Amino acid sequence: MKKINIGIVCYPTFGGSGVVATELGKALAQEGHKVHFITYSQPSRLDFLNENLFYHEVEFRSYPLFEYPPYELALASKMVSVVKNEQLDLLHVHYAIPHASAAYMAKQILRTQGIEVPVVTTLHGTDITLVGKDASYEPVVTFSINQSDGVTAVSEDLRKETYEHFKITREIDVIPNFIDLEKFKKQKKDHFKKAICPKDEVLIVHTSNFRKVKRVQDVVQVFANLSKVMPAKLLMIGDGPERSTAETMCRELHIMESVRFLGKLEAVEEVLSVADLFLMPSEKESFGLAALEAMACEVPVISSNSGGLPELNLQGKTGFLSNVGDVEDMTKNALFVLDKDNLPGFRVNALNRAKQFDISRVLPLYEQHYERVIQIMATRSVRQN
Ligand code: GMT
Repeated sequence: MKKINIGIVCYPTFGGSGVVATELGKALAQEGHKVHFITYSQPSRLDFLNENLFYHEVEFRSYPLFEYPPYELALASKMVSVVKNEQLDLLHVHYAIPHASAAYMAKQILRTQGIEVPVVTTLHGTDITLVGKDASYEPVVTFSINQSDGVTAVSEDLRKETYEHFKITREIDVIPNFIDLEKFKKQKKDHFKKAICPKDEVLIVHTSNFRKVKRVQDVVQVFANLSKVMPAKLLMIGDGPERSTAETMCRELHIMESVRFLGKLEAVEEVLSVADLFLMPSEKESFGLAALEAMACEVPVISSNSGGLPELNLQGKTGFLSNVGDVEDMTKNALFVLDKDNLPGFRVNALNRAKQFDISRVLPLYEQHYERVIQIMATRSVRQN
């Protein structure tokens, strides 16, 4: 594909959508495209120097009148200036709220100045399944999805949910999340494993933003059940509103000695390298990027069967899936996977499955999508002139 100038708008935090956007930008830059990140702070994984990567901070001033500073307006204004000054060929916004509507506004402003820029929106999950369909956002989400020049969803299930819950009048392409297998791979960390599991306990890991949707109480319950049967340790990575509930539950179940809450970590792959099992009992999960990261490090997954998880985690192969909240089934499955005769096979399958989501397979899908959108816009402009 011809090299282009792309603006990427995302949340710069540890959340999955920000991670996907940042890793995509980095990979595009390595392919020779120029990538301009437009966010309110430096994305946490933008830890990489490349002549094709640029970062534009959205500054938004507060004012005593504003109880809620209008971030969306500052973002739209920044998009206008970056598109103009950097001559962007395309804007790719990750997470519909408020990025897709801000992009729509930027596009309209640019049009009055004779500049046409196509907008691609990637739907990540909660922008549709939780927040987006709430009546306080729904009309704007529907409108801005329909007005985007290209729309992608990270799983078949998310695509289906979007059509079910919104009046969508356009095509949505599924482009799954991806993994960089160079970065996410099992590393030799024997000393680390020995330090956490001195008696050769099995090591269970959970990573999330500890929101309600992640059902961290199920993680604790499954672990409590497991540790009655075999010596085990649990590492909880991440932070968020439900962390203290999970900690209290660990104290009440008298398992705190076997559990460590590590908070937010940059190098998750180092912990995953010593893990035996990953737990993801989420109420909803459009894709489950954290589970893919675990699988890439040869860690099988016990998950719920919600959302897009069945598109990633294969029943009886890379792990098991249970109904949301069925901690007994999850425990039974976890014990099966952790059996020393079964674990090696699950590890191999997990890695093989992760290979199917390698960035080298998924990046061309985004490039083809961009190409198509740019082509359609160019054809439309020629017809109009
Ligand atoms: O999981 C979260 O709450 C974070 C959220 C986000 O947007 O940062 O994650 C969503 O996007 C990820 C990347 O596409 C997906 O892997 C997650 O499954 C999805 N989360 C949910 O659907 C709950």
